Amino acid sequence: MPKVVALAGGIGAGRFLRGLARVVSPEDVTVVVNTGDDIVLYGLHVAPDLDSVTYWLSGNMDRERGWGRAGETFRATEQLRALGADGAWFGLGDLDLATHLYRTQLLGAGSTLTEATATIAGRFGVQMSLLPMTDDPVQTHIAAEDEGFDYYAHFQVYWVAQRGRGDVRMIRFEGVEEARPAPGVLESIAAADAIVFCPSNPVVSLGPILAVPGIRDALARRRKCAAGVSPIVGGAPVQGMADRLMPAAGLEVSAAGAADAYRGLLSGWVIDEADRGLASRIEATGPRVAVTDTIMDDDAKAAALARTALDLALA
Ligand code: FO1
Repeated sequence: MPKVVALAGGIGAGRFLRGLARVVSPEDVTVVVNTGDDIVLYGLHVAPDLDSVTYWLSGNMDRERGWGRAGETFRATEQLRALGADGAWFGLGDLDLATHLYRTQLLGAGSTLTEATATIAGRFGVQMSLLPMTDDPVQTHIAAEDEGFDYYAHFQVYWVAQRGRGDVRMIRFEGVEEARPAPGVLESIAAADAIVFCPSNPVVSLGPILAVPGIRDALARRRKCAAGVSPIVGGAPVQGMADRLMPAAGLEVSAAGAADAYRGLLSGWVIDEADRGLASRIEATGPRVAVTDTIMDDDAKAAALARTALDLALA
């Protein structure tokens, strides 16, 4: 069985990894997860992408909402709203809160984020190894202009509090210059037989991972065994806000623009049948292109997609 490293953000990655777990042995997969979305609320360390991957892989995800846990209630958040608490614009589910409380307890007792992540993923029965991209604080910030009002704020403020309104002018990963890859990240990239870029937002999901000093160079050295899946289908993201962020990062909102975000890092790129017309243009920039149905309605379709990406990476 090949050793696989997957680079992951939130929902798209969660769906895809459920498929990957069906085509390789999950114990042989290391998932390097974005932590640029992490935010501290009420003193709790909330890690949306780590939790998304954990919930999707353990079968606890809310498939319809895309984030958080199935069967969730929001009584604590409703009460925080009633109290007028700062931060209550962010919907922390009652079950989800337990994860944040436990993570914060572990961190307070001296665990690193890497250790806390392994403990929590293990308690959820996740068999893949989940690694945060870094143990150091990195926070994605967005500069946007909404009807003449300019603001610069944490990504969650832009996406959840401001509902992604306005024009994005700039994206910054605060703290990334000083961040070091988490223990195991560079080692697992060096030792992998295949590296897979999940269908995640190239700007704010995989972008922060690539910005951690040392990770992009480590991936560039392994380009020959790396393949990715486009999160953009027919000129729009399957989920999320990539269409609002890619132009600010100088990327076309297309399967070709997403591939451009990873220039020099890929030998394979999977695009949807809707984008077949872009294949030769993308191939001219380097990667071999596979065209297939990339919409992961269920685990069987996610598994077929994972197989296609893996075959490209291993070719
Ligand atoms: N997304 C929302 O649109 N509204 C929310 O209130 C919200 C709360 C939330 C709580 C925990 C969590 O792990 C994720 C949450 N998300 C919420 C999703 C999140 O904002 C983003 O979709 C991810 O950060 C992008 O990967």
